[in-house]
Parts: sequence; structure tokens; C-alpha cells
Amino acid sequence: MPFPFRTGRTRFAVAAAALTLSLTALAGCSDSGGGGGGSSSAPATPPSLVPATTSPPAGGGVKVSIKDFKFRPAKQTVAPGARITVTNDDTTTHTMTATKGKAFDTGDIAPGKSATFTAPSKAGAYPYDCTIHPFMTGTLTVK
Ligand SMILES: [Cu+2]
Repeated sequence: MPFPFRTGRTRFAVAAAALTLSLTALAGCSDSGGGGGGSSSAPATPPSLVPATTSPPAGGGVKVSIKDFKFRPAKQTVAPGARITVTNDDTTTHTMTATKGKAFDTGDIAPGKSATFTAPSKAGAYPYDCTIHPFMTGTLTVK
């Protein structure tokens, strides 16, 4: 053969394919960080010394939890004047506020905290939302 063989040079191009799998692992938000108030030097009060001024309401308590920008349950029927405890299990501040005439309003509930309010004494359906995130809605029915 008249052709000279040309040996192709094997170039070893090692492309370092850096596969960065950035998995955003959201750990369960059971973190109850207390806000880290710098100069909080309040002494802890022994539980035995707390005066029992308020008696627990009859009929137990109604509970609402907020998680993943949702009220759970979003619809609930309660007795007039029921005590309702709202726990914020989310990672951002929420409120539970009646949209009609502010029949109830928890105010800001920090993550990991809870707030208690009294249901209206008048029967009816009370739609509510979170004033910070108005797309979060629910209905409290009193009867
Ligand atoms: Cu909210």
C-alpha cells in the first residue's frame, strides 16, 4: 500500500464531569428556635408556683395546625365560644384571621409557636385566611 499509515493520536481528554447533585434536603421542621433574643434573662418560673387563675374550658380544646401554607383542617365546626388553639408547624409566620369583621384574629404566630382564641358566640360560617398569605384560607363554622 502506498499510503503511509498514520496512527491517530489518542488524545485522552478527561472531561471531569463534575456531577453535583444538589439535593435540597429539607429536614423535618421540628426546630423550635426561640428567636435568639440577645439579652433575654428572664428566670424560669417553677410550674408549681404558677397560679391557676384560668380553668380549662369544658369540652376539651379545638386544635388547628398550620403546615405547608395550609390550615389543617381547613374546615371545622366548633361550639360557640370554644377555645381554639392554633399551632404553627410551618417555617414561616402565619396568622388565622377572620375575613369578615375580624371576628377572630390570632395575630402573628411565629414558626413553632401557637396562639389561642375564642370562637365567636354567634352561629354561622366564618371564613378566615392568613393576612400574610391571603391564599391560605379556611372556614370556621360555629353552631
Ligand atoms: Cu401565612
